[in-house]
Parts: sequence; C-alpha cells; structure tokens
Amino acid sequence: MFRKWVLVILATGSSEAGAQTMLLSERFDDGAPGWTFDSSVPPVQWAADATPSLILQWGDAPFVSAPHSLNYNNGTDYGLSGANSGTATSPLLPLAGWAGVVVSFWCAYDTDGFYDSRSLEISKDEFATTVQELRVSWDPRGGQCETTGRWHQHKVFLEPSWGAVRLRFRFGVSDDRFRARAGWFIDDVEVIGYPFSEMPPAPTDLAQSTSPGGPAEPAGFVTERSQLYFRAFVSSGTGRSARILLEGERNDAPFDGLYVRSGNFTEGPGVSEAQDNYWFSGSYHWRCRAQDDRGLLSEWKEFDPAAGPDYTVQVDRPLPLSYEDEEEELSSECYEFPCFGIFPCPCVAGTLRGGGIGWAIPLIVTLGIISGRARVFLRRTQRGG
Ligand SMILES: [Ca+2]
Ligand SMILES: [Ca+2]
Repeated sequence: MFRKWVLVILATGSSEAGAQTMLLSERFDDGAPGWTFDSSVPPVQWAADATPSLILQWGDAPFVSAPHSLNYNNGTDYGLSGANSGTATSPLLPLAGWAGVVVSFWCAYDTDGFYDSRSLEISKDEFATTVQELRVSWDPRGGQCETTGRWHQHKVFLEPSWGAVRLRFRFGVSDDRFRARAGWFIDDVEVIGYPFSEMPPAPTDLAQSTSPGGPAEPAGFVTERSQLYFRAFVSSGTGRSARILLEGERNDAPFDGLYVRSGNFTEGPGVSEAQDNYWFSGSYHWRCRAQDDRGLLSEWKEFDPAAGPDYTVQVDRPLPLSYEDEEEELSSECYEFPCFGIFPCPCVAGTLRGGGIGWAIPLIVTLGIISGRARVFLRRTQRGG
C-alpha cells in the first residue's frame, strides 16, 4: 500500500512539471469581475451583456459562450456622430515562471474597417507605457480578423519577461462615417502558461529567394524583383503545426519585432515560407521565429548576423520622383488618399508609372493600411517612345 502511494505521487509530480496551466478564463457570463472600463461617451461603453441580439442582421449571436459577451455599444450601436473611444482592462496577469504565455480570445465586429480601430494594448506599468500594441484586424502577431459579423479566435504571445501585465481592449472611432453599427464583441478570454517542454525551437535552414521555393540566394545579393520569399524549417517540437513570423528591416535599422509577416502553417515539422513586397529600393536584413498553432513563439533566428545587408532591392528609381523628371508626359492624374485616422502619418509622395491606375489604387490603399504611409500622391504618366 505504501509503495503504491509513492508511485502515484511521483507520477502526479512529473505530470505537473510539464503541464500547461490556465491562468485566466473569463467568459463574461456573470459580469466581468476584476475588469475595469472607460468610455468617452457613455452610454456607448463596454459591457458584459447580450445586446444587440445579433452582431449584424445576418450575423452571429452576440456571444460565443451564452448568455453574454463583452461588447462595446449602447445596446444598439456605438453612436451616430462624433469621435468616441472605450477601453476594457483585464485583471493583473502574472507571467513570470513560465516559458511562454498565450492569451486567446474570440472576436467579432460590426464596425467600419477603415475609420474605426480595434486594438489590444499590453502594459506592465498600468499603461504608463505599453510593451505591445496590436491592430487586431490585421496584425499577424495576433492572427487576422474574419468577415464582419462572424466569431473567430485570436492568439497573442505574452513574453514572460514582462513580469506581470494587464491587457486592454480599445475601440476607437475618429469620424462620422458608417455609424450605427453594433460595435466590437469579445468573449472567452483565456490565458495559458506553458513550460519549457512545450516551446517550439528556433527555425533552422533559413533561405531567401526571388520565387516561391526557388533557389536560395546568398547574403548580400542584389535584385530588381519587388517580391521576395523567405523560408525556414520550423517545428513546434510537439508535432503540432507551425509557421514562421518574418521581420525584415532596412539594414541600418535595428530589429524591433513590430512589423512582421506570417508564413504558411506546416503539417508537423516542415518548411514555412513568407512573402514580402518592396515599393522602395534599399538594403535590408531579416530574421524569423517559429510559432505553433497555439500561439507559442520560439526565439528569433537571424538569417546572417554579419553587418552587411542580407539583400538589396533596386526597384524603379528612388521616391519621390518629381513631375519634371518625365521626358514626355502624355497624361496625368493625381490621387490623394487620406490617412484613415488609424496611424501617425509620415507622408510619402511618389509616382507610379505604367500599368494604369486600376491596379495601383488597391496597391496604394493596402500600402497605406499596412505601413501607415497612407497619404500618397499618385501620378500616372505615359512616356513617349
Ligand atoms: Ca451591449
Ligand atoms: Ca460568454
């Protein structure tokens, strides 16, 4: 009998040493205990309720777990005019002692994608500063949003080195366009701590190429291609799907982990490849890390730690390009795109030639949304033969 008890205790202890642990699970069905709310224009505000009863007329129910979610509106919509914003702040989350921590949450929205913003802010000092801010709609670090009105899940990695953090969902409106919508809905927030045995290893066999899966180019190569491909062998370490998160920066800028692109998820260990596009000439360096399908991240792996650039892109001629530079101008159209109120707006003026305006407009709008360089002057010219 004594021996049996000893065996049970050892087995339990071994299991717990390698176990993931739920640090927070909040379904908002009995209010939002420990959460605090702030709103600029109540009664448009965050609340744990089930109003409105549908996210869209044809959309999903206003919760994942019945009967409530956390959502930002006045019971019907988020107002008809004027700027407003509201935050929902989580209880304090201790992260220390874990190898990795992932927060997951379900998200649905009925908002104007250009002029209204949905962000997740993370702070270790009560929001005197933030250690990370994600635009939830598109940031690869948190997954990307699905169609309006449909529930989907985001997963965000929390660095245990941050110590203890609070999460803050912020919805902000800066204009009067496309109002009278249901707002932003959050449900089933979970925070899970993982031990070292669960962490994915850093990627290996990093390669850069001018075509998908194409020949590997050496460090320092020069190309006129505006699309490049970056790949690495990734493994979750636990047999799960994994992908790379890619960060490319100008060679004279340090890595900061902010603007990343994601590769494809592998089936088990395999090669994951991400694509990046270049509108401007320059010299760049890059690194990547592995992420498994639970959101866990590996350490970063740099392609070539040597000081020189990993690659140099030479596309068209450097911007801005003055109007008078054209040899012969046959037609000209100018377009100005607003900043969408989303980003601080360092403006870029430039010219795209040839190809017509049709493809260039979505290109520039996409560029603006992704980079924040949203005020672009576009001039179409046609050169004489
Ligand atoms: Ca409501
Ligand atoms: Ca719920």
